[in-house]
Amino acid sequence: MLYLRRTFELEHSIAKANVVLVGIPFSTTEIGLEVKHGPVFIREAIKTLPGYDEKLKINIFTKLKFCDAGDVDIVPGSWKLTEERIVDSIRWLLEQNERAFFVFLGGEHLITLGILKALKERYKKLALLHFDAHADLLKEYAGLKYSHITWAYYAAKLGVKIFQYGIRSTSAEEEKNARELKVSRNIEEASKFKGKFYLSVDLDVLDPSVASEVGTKEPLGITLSELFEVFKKIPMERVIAADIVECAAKSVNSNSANVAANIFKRIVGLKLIRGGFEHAKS
Ligand SMILES: [Mn+2]
Repeated sequence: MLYLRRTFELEHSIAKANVVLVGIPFSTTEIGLEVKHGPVFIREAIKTLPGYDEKLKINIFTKLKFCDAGDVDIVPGSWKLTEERIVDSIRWLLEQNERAFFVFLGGEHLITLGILKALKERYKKLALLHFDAHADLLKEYAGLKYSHITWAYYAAKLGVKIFQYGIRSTSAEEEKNARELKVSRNIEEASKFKGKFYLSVDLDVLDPSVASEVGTKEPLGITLSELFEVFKKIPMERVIAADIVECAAKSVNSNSANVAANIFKRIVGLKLIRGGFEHAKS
């Protein structure tokens, strides 16, 4: 008898999986706590998750096939090279399985820009559901064009429609850019958008008492229950990929990593009960 434990109890190939997990441990432009170990500790937290979701009355792990594809081999210090690797990796993953639901674990929020660049090649009508304490809409920060607090500006420039939720730290420049780029702060309006969605969750959207180890923490955030209530109002069945970023966990059993694992489970669970995995149901 062989007893093995991986991220998911039973792992499938990328080609056969319904859900593919990918880590992107990039933490170069981060100005707060380092977030490069986020994927490691979120994976450890996923291993301890109970399968059954009492609220949704389902067990995603028995209904769907999972795969942990590993981490993108990033280049510390170089966003240019890292972005090329993210885009190349996602192109390759989509060639293996274009129907899989990809979940990326960060890593700093700049990774979302590279992910969106790759997904935009395939999904022409793509909107971003952006959960964050920060607007991330600066054009430049400390002389850097590409940073964890400018990426959303450049995502909008790619032609991605942005819906933001939870913003409580922003600036006059970002608000001006938000108006120019037609960024919506009414996430309930997202369902009117005709196309696919990408969901990005910066853990700092939550209150620091809920997720304390994040890149840059902001007080007066929401609880995990409140986040899950908002999730019910978004068209999860049309979300084709997601990320959970800015996890600054430094050890196992960190509350940020544990919360991130639970967010992963709820996103997949909601997508499943909304029919977002029609092909997976048997
Ligand atoms: Mn943030």
